[in-house]
Amino acid sequence: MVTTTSFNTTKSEEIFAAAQKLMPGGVSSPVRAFKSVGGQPIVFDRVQGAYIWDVDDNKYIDYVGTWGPAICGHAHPDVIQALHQALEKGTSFGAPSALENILAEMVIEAVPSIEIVRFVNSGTEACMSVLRLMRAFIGRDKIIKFEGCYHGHADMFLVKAGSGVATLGLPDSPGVPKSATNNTLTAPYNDLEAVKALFSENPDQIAGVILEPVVGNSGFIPPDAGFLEGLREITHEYGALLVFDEVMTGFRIAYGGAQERFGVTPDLTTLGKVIGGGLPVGAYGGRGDIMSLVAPAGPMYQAGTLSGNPLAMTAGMKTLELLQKSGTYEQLDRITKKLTEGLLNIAKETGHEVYGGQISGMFGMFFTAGPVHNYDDAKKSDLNKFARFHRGMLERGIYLAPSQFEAGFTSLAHTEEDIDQTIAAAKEVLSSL
Ligand code: KE4
Repeated sequence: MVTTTSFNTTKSEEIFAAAQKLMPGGVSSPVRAFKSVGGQPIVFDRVQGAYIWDVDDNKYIDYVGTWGPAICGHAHPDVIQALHQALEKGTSFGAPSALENILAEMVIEAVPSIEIVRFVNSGTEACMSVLRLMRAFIGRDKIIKFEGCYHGHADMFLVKAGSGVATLGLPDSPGVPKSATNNTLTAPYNDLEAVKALFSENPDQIAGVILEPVVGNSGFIPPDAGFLEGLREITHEYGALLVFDEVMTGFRIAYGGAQERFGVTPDLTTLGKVIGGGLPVGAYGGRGDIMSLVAPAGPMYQAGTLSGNPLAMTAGMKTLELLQKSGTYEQLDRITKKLTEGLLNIAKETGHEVYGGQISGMFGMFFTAGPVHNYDDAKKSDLNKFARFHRGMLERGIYLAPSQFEAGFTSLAHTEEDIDQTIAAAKEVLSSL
């Protein structure tokens, strides 16, 4: 375990200072800048299994896992070997390849709602495409999203969004015209009455509802019992579509995603992260009659130069193959339950109000007595204490998501010893807060 005195971040400081002259905020994505937790952002050099090393050669147990894709552990040898072989054949064809068929078959086989799937290059692309598809199929313009949920950075979703938008406390984003968001209605998560009210106030105008079936972008917030089932009923009743954004939960909450785990089948699903195995892949898919609208099968246009590229398909295929091994999700659930219960117990023992939980390899903890059912509840937690906790853990070799409004991720590579070390570090930090 790294002790606080020996925590050297000299090279991180040098490289990050230079980065700030080259890229906005010195990063390629806002949450990486540590704005909400403060302190020196860390620049990393390499990853392997459950671990990540920074440029000063500090080693950390990694609970970010590049935000979800590293579910089998970073740089899994089988994935790396498959990529080496694929590289021999080139990096991109810009034309059909058999690999797309293979990953498409795996996704269709795994995800209950998906009969036909289209690959894109990010979760943002998947969500903006699925929104266009919802509107094209139903012929209505309005959509409902939930406060604190994040569906990528396309204009129409930047309304009370979670993740980096919440992290930076941005009201919404400049540059997004009202015309792009005035069809985006919002409701508090876990509030079926609010959704019913929106449908009755906007008769025949709402194309559908999109949500994170387990929220990761307000921190970890699971659906209340009956919430997902209720949304399924309401959308059927009003002739609207139900869309699960499973970019984060897909192949993590269960092999078939949250829709398998909770037994609620949406009309459309978005995917990302895990299905790319660490390379850029997103996807959207669902009922065949809806997907038949997507060009060139139908008139709804969406395209992408690198969509379905052979390297990303290879990394995704290998990752899903590894996840198919029996016992995978029991292992993820067991190790993450041990971690989360350990953290919550040690926090309470050291006198802190905490509320949190986990489902499979996804977890979260808020510094509040709770309960936390929605984004407003999450915002009432002690963000300053979270920032100090994050820094203390970092100095002890534990890398947690640098924002209260993110979820944590484990992998098949995390061991019991890693969990014990993490809880021991937490005990030291929490005792000092
Ligand atoms: P990307 O465009 O970042 O691949 O996916 C957007 C997206 C869509 N839907 C959900 C549920 C998501 O969680 C995401 C992206 N997640 C964030 C982490 N909370 C990505 C990390 C980042 O923005 O740097």
